[in-house]
Amino acid sequence: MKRRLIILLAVAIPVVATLAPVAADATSRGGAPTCASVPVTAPSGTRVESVTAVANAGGTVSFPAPPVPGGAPIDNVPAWCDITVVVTHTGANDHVTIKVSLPQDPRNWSGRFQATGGSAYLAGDFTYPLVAAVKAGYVAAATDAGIGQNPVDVSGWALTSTGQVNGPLLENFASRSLHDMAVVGKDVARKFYGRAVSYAYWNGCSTGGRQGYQEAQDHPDDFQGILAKAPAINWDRFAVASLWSQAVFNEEKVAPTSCELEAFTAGAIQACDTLDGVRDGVIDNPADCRWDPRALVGTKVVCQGREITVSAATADAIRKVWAGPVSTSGEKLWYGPNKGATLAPLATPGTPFFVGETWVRYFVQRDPAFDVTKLTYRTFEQLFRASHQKFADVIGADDPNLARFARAGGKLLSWHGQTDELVPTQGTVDYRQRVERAFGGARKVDDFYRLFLLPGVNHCVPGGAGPFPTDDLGALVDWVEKGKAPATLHASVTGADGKTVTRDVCRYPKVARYTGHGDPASAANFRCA
Ligand SMILES: [Ca+2]
Repeated sequence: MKRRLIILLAVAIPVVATLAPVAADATSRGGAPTCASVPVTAPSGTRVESVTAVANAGGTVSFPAPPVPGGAPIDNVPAWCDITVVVTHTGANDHVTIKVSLPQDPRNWSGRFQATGGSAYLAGDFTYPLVAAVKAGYVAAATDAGIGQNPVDVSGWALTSTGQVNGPLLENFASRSLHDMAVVGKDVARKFYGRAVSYAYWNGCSTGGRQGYQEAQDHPDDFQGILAKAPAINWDRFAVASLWSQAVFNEEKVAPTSCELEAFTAGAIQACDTLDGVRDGVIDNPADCRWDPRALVGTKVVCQGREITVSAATADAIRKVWAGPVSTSGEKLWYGPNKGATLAPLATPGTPFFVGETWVRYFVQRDPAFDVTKLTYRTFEQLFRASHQKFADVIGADDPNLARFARAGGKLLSWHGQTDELVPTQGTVDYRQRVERAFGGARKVDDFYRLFLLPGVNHCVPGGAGPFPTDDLGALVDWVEKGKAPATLHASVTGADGKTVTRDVCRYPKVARYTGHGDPASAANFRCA
């Protein structure tokens, strides 16, 4: 989630920079589009401030080292045109930048539009996702929501000069900029090529996944297909819940070392790996894992040459971290990470997850100096409830009423890794179950919303022990355009030993069961049950 800001190094040639919309479509000269400004129709409630165009040569497009996950160079990119539109919302005094990237040659355009999402406090990434989508034949778009391009630091926009939450910019980040991007992106594509977008898609992970759910709830006509991965929905709750471990460690007076955290995860995997019938270092369904961390009490862990004996208090603290936050009266408030997920990102004493820390400091407390490492059970509960009360409707993205999206014919394909170390997987299951209750059962929901829980998959990027989806967007396109609803999601991983494991991940609530015959590394030897 925490990503180094990456800047596109593509050779960029400014072609036209103009504030005034040109009189005619860019296609007016002989049918072939030129990379030039187009007359953009302002989305409702906005005014267009500028439209600029930059031609890009294509070829191999590189991103600065060190490469972030998914940031490796992309080759064979066709020439493309970036059209950047800046809009302002009436009364907000904001400047929202929407970047639309279009394959220059109409023969390289599939007719599809892809809006791309952000991560952490980044509303959208103007570099890698756009180039990747252009190569795949899409017109692609991203927005900065008017808050800039920093996924970590919100100090430049979160609070007003009088110390209040900047409501218009938070609304931009949470929801408003997404619809603007859908409207502008499709409008720019139509005017650039002289024909309308045939299918519109959302594609995002983490914050980008949350944005996809937000659009399904708020603007069900914007996208025919929404790919929402590891969604940071329930933001007002999960962000505060990520700080639960700090309260637990303070109250229980323990400070587990990284080696102890690893020992608890390893212990859970050792104990629960074969519940799914295959010893492969992956707990397919962590909900089945009843292993109690107190089993490690008294064992010795060697950490940087120091021998540590696991205490009962530490084991009990880990049990509380896994169970997730509760109120001082014992009421369950939210979910913890699944057993099997790396614990350090959400459970390192004194080092809180920056998304939760930033959220509490700036938005809940409006005090950038607030120290979340000093939380107690009581102050944690106060923060959790305050965040939910003030911000559920702003950034929760957890309204289970998807009736309008279903009626519009939209398809929501969502997945969440079972070893997500940042956003608790069970929060997404919680939402799906609420939608099922709203619709009176899973079958009706499966018509338009399918969830896949991926064993051994970490937050958003490959690198976990389990198979990672090979073409999730393709599965969504087949669902939208061919009516082929995905029963499974194909996934693959190549281990350090060079061996590749494939799996067809079953749609929730089904899980893949080993048939008991053949190579358990082959998807062919599993059935959904
Ligand atoms: Ca297993």
